[in-house]
Amino acid sequence: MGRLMVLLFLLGSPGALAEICEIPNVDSKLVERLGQRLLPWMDQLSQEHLNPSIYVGLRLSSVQAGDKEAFYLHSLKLNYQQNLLGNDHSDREAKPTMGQLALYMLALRANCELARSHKGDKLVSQLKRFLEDEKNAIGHNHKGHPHTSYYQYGLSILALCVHQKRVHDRVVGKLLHAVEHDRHLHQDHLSVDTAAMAGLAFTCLERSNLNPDLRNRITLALRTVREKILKAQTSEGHFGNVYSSPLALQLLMTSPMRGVQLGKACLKARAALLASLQDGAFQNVLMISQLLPVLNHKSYVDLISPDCLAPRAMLEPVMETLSQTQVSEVIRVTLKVPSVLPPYRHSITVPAGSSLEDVLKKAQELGGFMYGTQSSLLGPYLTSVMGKEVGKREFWQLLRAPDTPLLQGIADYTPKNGETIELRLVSW
Ligand code: B12
Repeated sequence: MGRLMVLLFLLGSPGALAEICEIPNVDSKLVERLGQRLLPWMDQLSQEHLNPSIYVGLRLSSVQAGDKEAFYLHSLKLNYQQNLLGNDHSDREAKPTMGQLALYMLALRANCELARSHKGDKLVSQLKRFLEDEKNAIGHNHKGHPHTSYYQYGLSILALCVHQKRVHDRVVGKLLHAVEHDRHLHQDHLSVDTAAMAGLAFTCLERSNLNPDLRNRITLALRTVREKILKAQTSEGHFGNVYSSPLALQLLMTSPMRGVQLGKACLKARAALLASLQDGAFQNVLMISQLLPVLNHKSYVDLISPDCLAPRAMLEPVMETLSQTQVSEVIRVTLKVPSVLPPYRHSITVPAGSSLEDVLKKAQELGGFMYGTQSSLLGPYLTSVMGKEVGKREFWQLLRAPDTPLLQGIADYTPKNGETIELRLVSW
């Protein structure tokens, strides 16, 4: 007993003190401006545009959209429940994917709703079925891959967990194995986001003790992902990159860590995020929705017991001021697709400030170039180029020549004059 006391004393000594990841308050005007960017999207209620992540982000933030928010949730419910639970024989493509269903369940929880009703039970069963299929796709020997991704796998476990719904040990076991053997998460190429999502799911499972037989493995895997994320901090301060930092911080903020300089790393990440915010890096609504909770010291794990009465500042819509200035400057962007025969390479002229999507449109209008997209929660996702559709585990990667992958999609990225953009078909 005496020895144990000495050990506990040593562990608690200043050198080994547990550090917390604290994000000091940022200017409330800055948060308001971010929240305001979500408002116009909340008027878009078509299935293509409805985005449960917006609702989750707002509910965990320090700002609110009043009645608009309630109406948005109502529209989400109509849309998701009709598509998932309706008996109509509508197009299968219209059905939400596993990850979208998981986000929808997070949205319900963000409104303090529990999946206890008949409809709720059906959603839970559907999400469990999705996970079961994914588990089978990974296979007994862990050699296969989920049809979606480990990101969506983690997100779905998290969504069930915040509703206190238990998934089978074998389902959790696949995510644990992926973390324990790292390579699967690396193949997702954006490993910080995926690791952070897995970590949020593990944190929820650890707190809720839904899989007691896996307790030790969960605790260890959690430590592994947190350390991995800390190691991925760049010299500017981002964990991975600017867009993976919000989820990384959500995870790091959930609990203290011993033996690492967590506090300092988080302060550095906050400074880097603030600098990126000033540079206008956060325009995409999904990215804003992942960041808003962090600025309010919250994470998706807080949805285990959300505070639905917490006061939040009302967002005022911004009045559109019509800009009188006519953009007359034009820029030249070279678009190249080397992986098709014959290879495509053309110089395209567009007005300054155009998006990459505008460049693709112009190239298509000029002839000799073709592309196709699919809508997603992040905006248009490029799925085909020159008639070449992506195969299983392939994607059209966007790069700035010679070899820098873009950090934004075709709708958000604005090329500069003289830039060469390459579209490259790659496996992931
Ligand atoms: C998995 C993933 C991928 C997979 C998607 C395939 C699959 N079957 O899952 C792969 C590896 C192919 C991929 C590709 C890209 N990705 Co990605 N991806 C993710 C990740 C980890 C999870 C997405 C997800 O499942 N969301 C949950 C589900 C419910 O939402 P969803 O909308 O239904 O999901 C679909 C879309 O998100 C789409 N998708 C995935 N990435 C991207 C990126 C953009 C810009 C768009 C429009 C769509 C899109 O694929 C999902 C599955 O179908 C996120 C991380 C994050 N923080 O969100 C990054 C993330 C969204 N990706 C990102 C980027 C930059 C890209 C690329 C543009 C990289 C590049 N230079 O080419 C390309 C997309 C190019 C294109 N063709 O349009 C950034 C976006 C940042 C931003 N500001 O917009 C993120 C945030 C990662 C990061 N930290 O940098 N990605």
